[in-house]
Amino acid sequence: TEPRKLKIGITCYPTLGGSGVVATELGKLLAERGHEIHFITHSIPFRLGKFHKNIFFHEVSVNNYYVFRYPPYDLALASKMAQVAKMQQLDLLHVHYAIPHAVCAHLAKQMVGYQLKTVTTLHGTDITVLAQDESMKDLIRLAINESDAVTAVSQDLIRETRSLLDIQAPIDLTYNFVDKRIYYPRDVSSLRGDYAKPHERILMHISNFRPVKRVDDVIDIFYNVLQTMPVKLLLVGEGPEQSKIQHKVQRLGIEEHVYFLGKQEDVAQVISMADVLLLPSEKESFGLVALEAMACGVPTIGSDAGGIPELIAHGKTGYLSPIGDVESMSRDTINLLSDPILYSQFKHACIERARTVFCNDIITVQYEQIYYRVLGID
Ligand code: GMT
Repeated sequence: TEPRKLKIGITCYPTLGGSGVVATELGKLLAERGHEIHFITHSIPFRLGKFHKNIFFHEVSVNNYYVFRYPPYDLALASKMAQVAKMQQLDLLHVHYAIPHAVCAHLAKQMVGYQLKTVTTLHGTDITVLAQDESMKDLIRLAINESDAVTAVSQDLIRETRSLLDIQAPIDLTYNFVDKRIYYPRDVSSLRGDYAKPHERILMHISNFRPVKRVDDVIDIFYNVLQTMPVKLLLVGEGPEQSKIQHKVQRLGIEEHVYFLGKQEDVAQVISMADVLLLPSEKESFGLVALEAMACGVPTIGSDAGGIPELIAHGKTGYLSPIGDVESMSRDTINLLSDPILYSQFKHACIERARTVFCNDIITVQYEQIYYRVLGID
């Protein structure tokens, strides 16, 4: 007989980058598989999309009491988690990010009167940034050790978590995934025409423009490539480095070749316009955007930081160089774009790799098996 369907609470940063996307997509896929999903977040997840009968949303709201200097969001979240768990008889809470979410889940567990289980997924930023801060280390370690299962999105992140925090407990590897029904090469010939002439190639970068994304390198690579072949650059997303980048583009006198598209909802459509994705990050525990590109048949050229080498098969679905080596990244871009046979091999390898290794069905089942394991259900 089939194991019973579960009631799962999911907490993530619903409006933030890759972790929010993965948490939301996972919730949707689990709901499709018959589980009941309760998002417990401060706002409605941005990729939640259309109505589904198995998906519920519980909003965490924080009262700004006069006596508090800072609104106590973490405590409000922990109380909400406990309240929803009790009311809905949740089997488990699956939280994305150790800080603060796994700590809140740990508190919620103490508050509810039954064996609520917790699963924590590490996405990188919480470990690599916060674990450098000595004062936070014990708290992160507690959050991890008190979770009934811990997963991380790359081998590299598992290694880093172990070495920074001296964690002995097992950590499951659960790669990020994309829904192959959404991420596939779209026919964007008419859209493409708005940005590039038929003989021009399109380079693209998508990020939240944080310093770790090294958008400066993106511009340098583009500038180098532009000296050899007709190319356009599409920059998608917004963030702290944006105005600096706008100035750099002006300073180099390449404004007419660079488009700032801002935040975009329909990433599959936008990414399908690209010939190459540039991801020269300083840190990247996985690099979800490179997987989104891969699934749409777009190779990535970037750095070998963090988990990127586990995602991009170097020499098959893209090319990786040491962080900051823009000369090598520029050369790789030029070589790939000037060889149509090689490019078409890369494109096919991208689609194939995304559909097999990072397929939504496989990864969703992996998470499901982790849930059943912590609940003691065979
Ligand atoms: O990279 C960011 O700025 C956003 C951050 C997040 O929390 O969403 O991304 C992290 O999680 C993603 C989903 O697992 C990964 O694809 C990103 O590589 C990871 N970012 C970093 O490690 C810097």
